[in-house]
Amino acid sequence: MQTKKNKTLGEFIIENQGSFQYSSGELSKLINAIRLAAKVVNHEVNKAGLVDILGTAGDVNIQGENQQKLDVLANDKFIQTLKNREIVCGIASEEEDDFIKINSHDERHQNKYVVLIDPLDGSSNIDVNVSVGTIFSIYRRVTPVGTPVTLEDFLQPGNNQVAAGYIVYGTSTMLVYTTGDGVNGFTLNPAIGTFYLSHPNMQFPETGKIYSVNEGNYVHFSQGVKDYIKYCQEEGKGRPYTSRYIGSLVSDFHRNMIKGGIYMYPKSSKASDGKLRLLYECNPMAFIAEQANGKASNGTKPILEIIPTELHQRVPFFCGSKKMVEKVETFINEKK
Ligand code: AHM
Ligand code: MG
Repeated sequence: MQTKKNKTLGEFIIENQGSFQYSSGELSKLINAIRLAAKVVNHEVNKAGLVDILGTAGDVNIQGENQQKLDVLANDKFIQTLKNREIVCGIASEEEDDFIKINSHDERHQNKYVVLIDPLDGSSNIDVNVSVGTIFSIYRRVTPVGTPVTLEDFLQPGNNQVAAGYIVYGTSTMLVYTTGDGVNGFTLNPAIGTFYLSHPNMQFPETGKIYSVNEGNYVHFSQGVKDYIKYCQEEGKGRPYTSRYIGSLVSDFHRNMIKGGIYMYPKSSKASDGKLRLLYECNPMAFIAEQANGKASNGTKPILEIIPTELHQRVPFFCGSKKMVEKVETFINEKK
């Protein structure tokens, strides 16, 4: 692991503010707000195992408040923090049916960014003490400032993202993000609640030896994907690959970025567009991947070029080391 001398996330944000082309300090404030919410959610995630002692979801706690499920709680914390700081004009969340407008009807309100968020991804892993994550994606609104945000502000292709990142609540908690100028990772020192730059300029290895896919769905995959999985398992130059699947996109992606690998959630005969959401999961991870010399595809075209039509749209997802994504695309195209 590369380390630079004790640089905190706060210092890094200030130092790099000038390199961002539309810099007015607003994006920096926004990333600072996400940093704060991440610490709050991290604290809650770490207490998850104590739920039976402190009370389960639906119970009333000592302050007379309802205990919330962790994914609902994470959603509330991120939305509250962004609302309180009044730094975005709209939020869309995987946990909400519709997008949220924030004072954007008020012409004094000049904020220009919208945030899309998956507050707690991989939530089926919470109850079993396996790592989960938060994913965020930031765009400039396309409608005029001082008018209410519209669906159009959220349905932008991933190529328009100005920033994206994730937090992985793992053996340590990390915040990894890009503003379109490379990818940097910060590790939380829980003793003092500060993120430190621990992984500067993260890069996917050109190719790797790990494939991550839910093989329980194998019989439902297309022939091209089945052939690629068979290829991963065959003897060959550098093969067989090894299979690693946590079932938390953020964690699987994070490991593959460090070690080299591919994450796949293909379409199947059970789910014609796969499972993952274009706006909350695939676009931000694709932006990070491309900024880290990786690649992200729906099997036939780059994720970042897809024009979204709905907030909760799903899309097949192949993401990771460039050569591996290109290889699976070849298999898919041969069997089209
Ligand atoms: P979620 O947003 O409901 O948590 O679903 C997304 C997660 C990903 O993190 C993970 O890679 C995938 O779903 C696992 O799905 P499956 O259990 O079908 O393999
Ligand atoms: Mg999710």
